[in-house]
Amino acid sequence: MKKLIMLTAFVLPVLISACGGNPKSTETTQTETPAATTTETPEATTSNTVVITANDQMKYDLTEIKVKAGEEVTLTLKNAGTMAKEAMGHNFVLLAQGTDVAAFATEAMANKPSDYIPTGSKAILVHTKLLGPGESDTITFTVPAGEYEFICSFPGHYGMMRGKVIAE
Ligand SMILES: [Cu+2]
Repeated sequence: MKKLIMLTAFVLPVLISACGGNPKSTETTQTETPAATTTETPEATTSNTVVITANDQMKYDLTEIKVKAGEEVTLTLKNAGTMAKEAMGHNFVLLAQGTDVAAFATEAMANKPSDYIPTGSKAILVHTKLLGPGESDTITFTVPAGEYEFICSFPGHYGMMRGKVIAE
């Protein structure tokens, strides 16, 4: 297709000038080829297999997770730290849209016996176990298109340990 256009572009002026046509007509023969053939890969990768790490610095290594909406996501949380679970435990709690994160975190703090998971809370879409050093846990979930906040519900962590799952 591209070749054909090029050929026309070259042949036409030759034909025109051969017929004694106005040489200025060559200016109009620079046919623009549509850039439809260039498909750029998006910078952020969308994957439904996610590995996220938490550490003793109270940080996740990911704050933005892009997934495909409506398709099952397999997410693994790893605690790469060495501090005791009682002092620096981590989990991953995915929250329903519109959740008041601060209010949820406060509620979670009061639930030490259930590892800071307010059992039955409608704000929780899915969560991992609370992990001690070197531990990991894998969960699966499926979400419709949209943005969802996630936090670590260990007391005092959500301020630093939070991010977004973006399903598209
Ligand atoms: Cu944490």
